[in-house]
Amino acid sequence: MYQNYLFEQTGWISLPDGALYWQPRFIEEHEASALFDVLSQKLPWQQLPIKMYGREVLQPRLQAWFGDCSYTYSGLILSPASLPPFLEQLKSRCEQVSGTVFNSVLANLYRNGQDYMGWHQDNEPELGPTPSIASLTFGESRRFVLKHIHTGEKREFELGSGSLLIMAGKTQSYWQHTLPKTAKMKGPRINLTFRNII
Ligand SMILES: O=C(O)CCC(=O)C(=O)O
Ligand SMILES: [Mn+2]
Repeated sequence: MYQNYLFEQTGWISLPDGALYWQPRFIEEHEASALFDVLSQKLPWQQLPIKMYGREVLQPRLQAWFGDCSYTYSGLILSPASLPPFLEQLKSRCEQVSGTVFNSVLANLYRNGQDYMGWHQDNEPELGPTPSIASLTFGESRRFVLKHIHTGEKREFELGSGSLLIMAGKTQSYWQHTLPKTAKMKGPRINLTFRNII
């Protein structure tokens, strides 16, 4: 079974061994576009290396990290850095919807359709067993796919500017996710993922 969520539904979506919240128009268009400009100019974007098959390669995207604690992500140690004030308001808006608190944010900048994020689970021990991760999109829309690790069942979203997708419950234990490359002409997309590091 393959289900697409484009722009129709808002609210909690139950899925086997997990839960998602989807609000395609969480931030209205003008505000999202203004936030894209602020984020692209103000965040300290870096292209960080990761180890792949024993070799150091640059990640196919830029990133910035803010949080009280350091965070080990894909073998990278991201050092603590305090949350910029202009992210505090977005953080509390995401907290209200998710009903959880966040103390950190990983920001991703996909420069074009060739930038991507491979299949992974955000299941680092410091996120706890049932983390809520709130993901906001600004700029270009991109396809986002989830796949159940045992059944192979998939869910697919077109993450447009201003959309909010929350992965909650056991989602990170049972579902992998990816933001695939695309051959389509794509401008830049910024993604903020709010997390709570224990
Ligand atoms: O860009 C996205 O929507 C996904 C980002 C993601 O999965 C992550 O930062 O762990
Ligand atoms: Mn992720």
